[in-house]
Amino acid sequence: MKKVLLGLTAVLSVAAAFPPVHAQAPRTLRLFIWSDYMDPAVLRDFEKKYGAKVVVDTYESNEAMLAKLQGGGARYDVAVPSNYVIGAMAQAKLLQPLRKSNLPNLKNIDQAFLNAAYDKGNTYSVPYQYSATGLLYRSDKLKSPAQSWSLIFGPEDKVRFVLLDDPREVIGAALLYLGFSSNSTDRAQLAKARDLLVKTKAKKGFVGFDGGPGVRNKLIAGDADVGQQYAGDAGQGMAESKKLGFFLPKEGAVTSMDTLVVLKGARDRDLAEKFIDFVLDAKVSARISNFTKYANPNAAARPFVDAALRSNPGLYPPASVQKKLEYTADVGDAARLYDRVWTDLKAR
Ligand code: N2P
Repeated sequence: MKKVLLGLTAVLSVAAAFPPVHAQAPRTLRLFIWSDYMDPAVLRDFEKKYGAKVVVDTYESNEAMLAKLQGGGARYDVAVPSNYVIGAMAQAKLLQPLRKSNLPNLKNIDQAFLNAAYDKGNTYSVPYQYSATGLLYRSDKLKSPAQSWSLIFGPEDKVRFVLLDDPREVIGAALLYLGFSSNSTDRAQLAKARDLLVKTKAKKGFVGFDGGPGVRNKLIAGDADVGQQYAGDAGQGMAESKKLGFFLPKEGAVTSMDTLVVLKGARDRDLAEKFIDFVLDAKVSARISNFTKYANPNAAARPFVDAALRSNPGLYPPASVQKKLEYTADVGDAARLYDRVWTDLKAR
């Protein structure tokens, strides 16, 4: 008996000297995601479950994300691009196909959001969260504003406003205000949008460009009266301050589905897929959207999504508004025209 015990002690001390691999060098998941787009408590739970470490880096637009990925230097496992850039990312060989056998929770996603034109068969991406973009405003300054993009694009120069630092959102909103599609590929229409934006930027009321969280904070701090804003970030702002209101303008609103993808440069493809499947779990998914206040495409999560969010028309709009929401689309070669409008606008 004594001998056996001694033997066991020996085994235990050997175990202490050679701890399991993950205790020595935890596996690391490098997540590249929009800022304020994930509940940090969910990341801690994932770390515990898999003895892993999650390192997060953030961006404020698809274009900023792409620039960093294409610059080479940085390597991440999972990123969160919007629908319209998936095709270009796949073509640029930035993505790895998802191994569906590692994603049993994919069945939780609402069928209506699967197999979409931007990624047939969900080869590379799974839907994460989505939203339309409208206007967030200070209700103490603007009593009942016209539900229109004219608040910032109209001839008046009375309000202090912020625009998103997101080219497709800004150009898309200008196109919608002018009565065109926010995915227009028509040179003349894009030139009109550029002229409108140049005029808009020259207004006294123009405060600057900023990311979702930056727009929210400027309004809360009283540095702007109106801000172009994603519905989820608007919700986060409204949860923080009673002085904010939000609407989707009557001319229409740009809508994006943001997705989870595994990058080509991933160091741990298995852990990346485990992470995506973890996020697709019904309860985890609901916790995330209850935190971020974005709309959730996960049908199994729906019963766990806060009732106030589920009944928020800015997030889950009624059919009449839904008709006017235009998903950002891959504009193909016209992407160069958008780039030019944006660079031109930023350079002024
Ligand atoms: C999070 C912004 C993510 C939504 N702050 C943009 N599509």
